[in-house]
Amino acid sequence: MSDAKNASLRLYQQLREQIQAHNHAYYTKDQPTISDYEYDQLMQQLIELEAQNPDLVSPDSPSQRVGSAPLDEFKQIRHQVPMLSLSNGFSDEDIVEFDQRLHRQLDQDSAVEFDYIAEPKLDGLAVSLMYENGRLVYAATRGDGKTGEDITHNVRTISTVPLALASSAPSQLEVRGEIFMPHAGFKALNEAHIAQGKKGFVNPRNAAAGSLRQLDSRITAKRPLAIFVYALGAISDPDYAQTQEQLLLNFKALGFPVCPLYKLVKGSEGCLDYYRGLANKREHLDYEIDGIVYKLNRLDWQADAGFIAKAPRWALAHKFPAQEKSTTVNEINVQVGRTGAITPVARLEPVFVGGVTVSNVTLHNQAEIQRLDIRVGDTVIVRRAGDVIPQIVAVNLEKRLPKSLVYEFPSHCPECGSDVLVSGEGIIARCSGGLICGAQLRQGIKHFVSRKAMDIDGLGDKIVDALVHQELISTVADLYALNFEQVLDLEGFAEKSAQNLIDSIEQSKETELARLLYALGIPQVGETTAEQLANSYGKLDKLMQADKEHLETLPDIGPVVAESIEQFFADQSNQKVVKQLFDRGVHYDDVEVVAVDQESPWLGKTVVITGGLDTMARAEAKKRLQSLGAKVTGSVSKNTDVVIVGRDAGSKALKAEQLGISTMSEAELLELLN
Ligand code: I6G
Repeated sequence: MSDAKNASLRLYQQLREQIQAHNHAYYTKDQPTISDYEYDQLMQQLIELEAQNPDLVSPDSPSQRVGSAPLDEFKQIRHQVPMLSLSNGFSDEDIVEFDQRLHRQLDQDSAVEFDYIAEPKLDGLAVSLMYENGRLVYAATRGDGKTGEDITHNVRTISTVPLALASSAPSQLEVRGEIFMPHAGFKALNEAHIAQGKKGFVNPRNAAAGSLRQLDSRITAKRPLAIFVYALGAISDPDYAQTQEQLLLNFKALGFPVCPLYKLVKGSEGCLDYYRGLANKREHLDYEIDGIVYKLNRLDWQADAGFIAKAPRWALAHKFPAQEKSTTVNEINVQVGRTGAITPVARLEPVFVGGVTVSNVTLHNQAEIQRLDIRVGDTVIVRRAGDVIPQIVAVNLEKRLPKSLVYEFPSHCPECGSDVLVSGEGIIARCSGGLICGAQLRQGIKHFVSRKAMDIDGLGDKIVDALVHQELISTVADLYALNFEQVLDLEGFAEKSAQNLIDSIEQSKETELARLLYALGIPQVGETTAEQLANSYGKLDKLMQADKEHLETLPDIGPVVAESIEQFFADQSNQKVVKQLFDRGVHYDDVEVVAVDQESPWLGKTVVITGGLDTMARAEAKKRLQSLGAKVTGSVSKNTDVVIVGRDAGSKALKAEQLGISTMSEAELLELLN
């Protein structure tokens, strides 16, 4: 090697070591040893040296953290070991029960106190980091638990993710953890975005997710992301650790950031003490957490306890209760839905609660406004729990303005001026405008084109608003009379996008009866009822002729739904729209009608199918159950009678177990069907 080359190599190694030491001081010890300017100078020197000597660059060079040219798409990565989720607990009793259940499963005396590792549950994104021979080979999202997206290019830019491990690391090591955005970084990022006229992120989790979903890692490199690791995936050394605590210590020794707040605790009491302590500290943490995770410390016991559906039996996420914050009501106005239903909405001074910024909350109905006596100018308490929509739970009367006025519900539709009809003691308010009401028309068309209805891709809300505003459509059938030139004339369309929309509309003509029925937006007819009607009548004209007495003979169709369906098809404008839809090319295959066996044990039972089936398609199982009189729905609730648990079933099987609902395997289902 020439002297010049030798000198470059020495300088290169010195620079790398210097930068790595500064990274450690800054990110891990939180004690920077040089200014940002000096750091940038060192990095610039390294990048220039690498540009002059490309053969020097290794994948774990600090320069690799600054991001690289954009990818075309995210590759898929199949997880060698599935990435699971966690079961949730909400009350003290849930935690005591979790501990007792584990004692029973492991056949241990209840007097034996189990050791648990308790740590905060970060509100971020789960990630898998795969190392082979000490080098980071990929980073992937959880995805559906089996396959995730390859986000290596973005994860490399996170300065605390080790790119290379000490030689003591097992030859294969998959470490899992959570990527998140600390509060301070989130605030600065949002301020910078808003200053540039961009929209801010609603919460740190969304900001972290948006940062990791970048094809251009140079953008991710500028985002203040952090990571804590907490679990093992695939590993070449089966004796790597005996306890969860040892696992965390090993991760730490290899240079991975581990949440410093984790603690070894004893029994369910120890878990609950830790939970209470952290609930009090939560507001002062630099990152968002939504609960505490408890894990059985002994890994051999973890293995014995095993898994239920997609969650380990040996771990539990103890979720924090709903958060509440105070804010003021700036305005109250109403929204008109597709059936004319009028819903009041409070416009709030934006408030950060339960991890999101809330500026609008539904007030549900007039009776609810009266119950809480909510007025414009009031200081109110907003609550948000988990994914539940935020709501106003109380008014702070001590802060009420002296001149505040009782809210008066509108007597006329704000959109078309028609009378508002109120019934059900203020619970139901409807615009009587019907087809003349622009809001009802727009909402009806948005529903018609939606994914579960006619599924017209590319026909978003703004386009519907524009089509109605320009009077290009006044019924859903008019969508099928639109031409290329009319779409091209709309704002924001070019030749290609206009043609794409025309193609999507064309494709939607070939549909299914259940979809079409749901798309028509018949009041009271949701997806499940639409499917039941399709299976019972087979053709639309048969259903249109059915009177309410006949409709009521179907399981789960009561007098209110039957009357609504009869009224809908008795309306001449609706009949005209249906005829036009068919005249303009909408079509479906008739559905085979199977008579329901009145003696069937499934008659009237609510059934959920979850997971994959091996002997038949889910759609077929659904059809056979329906023909035996069962109602097959998509979500598990206390009204569910049976959950059919197929292969790789997930949270629905878990929920059934938690709610004590009977479950049935595919083999048991087959036996009963036959
Ligand atoms: O989603 C999770 C958050 C935190 C986890 C987790 C965790 O430990 C602190 N641990 C495991 C094992 C899993 N999910 C599956």
